[in-house]
Amino acid sequence: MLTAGESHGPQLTAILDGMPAGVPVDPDRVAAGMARRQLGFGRGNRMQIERDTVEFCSGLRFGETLGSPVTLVVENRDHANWTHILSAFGTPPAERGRELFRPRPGHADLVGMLKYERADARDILERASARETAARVAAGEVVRALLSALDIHVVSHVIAVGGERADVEGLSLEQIVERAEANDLRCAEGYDRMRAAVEAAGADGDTVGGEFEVVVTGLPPGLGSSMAPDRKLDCRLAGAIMSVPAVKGMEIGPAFLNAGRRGSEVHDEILPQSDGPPTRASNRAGGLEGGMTTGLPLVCRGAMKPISTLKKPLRSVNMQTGEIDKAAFERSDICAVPAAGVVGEAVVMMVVAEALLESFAGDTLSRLRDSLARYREGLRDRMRGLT
Ligand code: EPS
Repeated sequence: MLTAGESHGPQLTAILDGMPAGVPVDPDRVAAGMARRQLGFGRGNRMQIERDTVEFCSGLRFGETLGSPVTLVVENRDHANWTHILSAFGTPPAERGRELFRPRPGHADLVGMLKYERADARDILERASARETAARVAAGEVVRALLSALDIHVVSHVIAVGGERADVEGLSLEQIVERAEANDLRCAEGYDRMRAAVEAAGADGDTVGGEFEVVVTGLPPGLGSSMAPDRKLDCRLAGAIMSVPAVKGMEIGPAFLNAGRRGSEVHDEILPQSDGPPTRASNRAGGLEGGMTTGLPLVCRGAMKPISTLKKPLRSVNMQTGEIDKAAFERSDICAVPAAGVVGEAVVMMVVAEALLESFAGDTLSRLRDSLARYREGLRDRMRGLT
């Protein structure tokens, strides 16, 4: 997948390559996915302007994929207010105001200005903006259609905001998802505490980060590879989660907790199953062993730093004068962790779909489905052969 587009340019574009033919895509489901990303307590005024809808420009006919690249376009409604600022040609407008010369600590502004030799950080921040994730979520919804057709399901929820953690002990995944989808922080527990943390940060002109979890169910064992380091699914998922804007940390299952425990408290015991390959007594490995899926739920977590645009700014340098100054402030979010979870789903879906297409025939959905079913049957037969 390739995406293009500036935050306040006319549109975002994604081109998704490699989708099998014959995958039914429901426009209402795509729209619902886009709406989930726009939700979230702590978002700024931009979300009042945008109504993210997806226009399909290639790769789809009468609601089914053709096997050709899928082009998706999401309009930036806010562009109407920025036409003279984000103009492809002409000269910069005489009036000033939308340039950014005081780079924000934590944002791509300063390093981008240096690297690309730009005097105005707007040339950097427009593309570094998390607005780009709308394009990835659009493409992700097409991939979700493929995974759903194979009974593979991807969900997410927020596990921490502003230092407040959700206590989900004892809740099933279904309960977690049901609760998380019912509120604008997308959390299964701790809503009031998290909301208060966002409100308090906002009142102080500050921002908060947090953590989200993406869970994939219905996967066969063996996706990914133990044969080459860069083909390990852990490695590819880490890259995907870390590609979500502002994510600075990632773990598979409770990896950081596991690091402080003994092996006997961490590893998932292997138990026989009456009809199928052995299963595990627990899933502390987060669904991956040796770089491959175990067949248990795949659990990926991302840690998002606080939004770097601060109403009460930190110190910075005015790049026009070289003098110390306050960092620039422009309209921004206080918290975007709920949206990051939805983006996390999209990027994880891409990795999982790619791994599926590597292991199983992928020209058409029906051949992919058959190939996967034969593989699962083979796993069962193999165990039957032992008894
Ligand atoms: C963003 C800044 C804000 C966010 C934006 C990401 O936009 P603006 O500068 O227009 O107020 O709202 O996120 C989105 C537009 C979106 O769709 O998620 C940033 O600097 O990363």
